[in-house]
Amino acid sequence: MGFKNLINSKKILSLLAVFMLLGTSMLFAQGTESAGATASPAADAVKDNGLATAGYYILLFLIVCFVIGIVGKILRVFDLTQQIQGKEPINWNNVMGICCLIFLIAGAYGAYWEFTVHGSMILPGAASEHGVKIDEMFWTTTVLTMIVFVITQILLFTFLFRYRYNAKRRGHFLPHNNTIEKVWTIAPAIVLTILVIFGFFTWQKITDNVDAKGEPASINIDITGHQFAWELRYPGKDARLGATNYKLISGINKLGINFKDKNSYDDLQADTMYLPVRKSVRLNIHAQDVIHSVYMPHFRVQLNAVPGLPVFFKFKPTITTAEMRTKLDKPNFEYEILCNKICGGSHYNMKKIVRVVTEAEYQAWLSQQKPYLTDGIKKDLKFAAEKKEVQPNRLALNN
Ligand SMILES: [Cu+2]
Repeated sequence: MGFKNLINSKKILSLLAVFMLLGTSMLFAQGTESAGATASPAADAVKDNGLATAGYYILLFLIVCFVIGIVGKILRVFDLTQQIQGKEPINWNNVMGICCLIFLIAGAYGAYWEFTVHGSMILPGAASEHGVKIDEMFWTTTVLTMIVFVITQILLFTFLFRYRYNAKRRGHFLPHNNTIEKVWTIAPAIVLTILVIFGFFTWQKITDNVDAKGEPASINIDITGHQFAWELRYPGKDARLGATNYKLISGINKLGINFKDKNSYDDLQADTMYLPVRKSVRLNIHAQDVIHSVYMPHFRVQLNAVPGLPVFFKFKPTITTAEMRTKLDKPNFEYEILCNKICGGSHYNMKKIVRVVTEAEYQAWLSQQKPYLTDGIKKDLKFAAEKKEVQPNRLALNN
């Protein structure tokens, strides 16, 4: 049986009708569920797992396809009856030309809608020194590509309409034109080269690791990603972080801190990342299992956390949380650290709050943080040390 016969067969059509009927009843059921105030928990669970939503859109897509098919058939019948009656048949070139114009207007409105509705959800201005440069680059690229987008779309669809097939007009045969080829190759090449060079120098400035003269040394903060949380480590009074070694990672020493290194004695653990405003911060980024990504959108900071590859990112926050709250008129606003890699089932849990505060507030907060060297770890270390001392004796006895 050919494909056409298959489509025309009554069995297939009746199957489709049953499918559509089922689909519409499912849509109605969903409607009443969401309307009813006392929806059962089981129904909520079905709705929450996203399967119902996926089914809804698949059915909607099939219904739209079906409707388009029916409209097409009706037009074809109309066309045939026109021909039978000896009247002028539908001019499909005109129909397609007008469709192109409609598409241009609808598409332009869609782009405008996207800008106004989703454009207003854009991040507020950068809250870090280098972020301003990133924003400049972002806006330059956006404006340039927008201009090109608008011009090319208008030209494309108006040309399709204006030069649609006309039996009275002959097309101009243009097999090759070197000048046009040169213009449309060289112009984008120059623009893209400028953008790439612009980006290259900006990135070089951002990752320039030498502190400017007279700048206070950076505050070192260790951030370690694991499935599914970020761990923070702050240096104590010595302003130095102790060494770590992945071989030392255990249930009690989850960051694998080497406590033989004296710098680690006063290292602090923290739940929230506090940063003093207008101070250089150096984030030392680590990962323990899979690739995570430190993402602090308000500061325009993002760098992958790769197991076995210690990297760092330096930046300077410029707007305190309190200032940002007044600026945005959102009293509950918080800066965030997120994970920007889909690193597993509970990836969405990898979120921490960042508070940018004044130097005095930062010092007050820092003095309240607990050291990593807890009593539990101390006991563990003592036990290990004792075990080491005992072992030679045991060896001696055995000999
Ligand atoms: Cu992650």
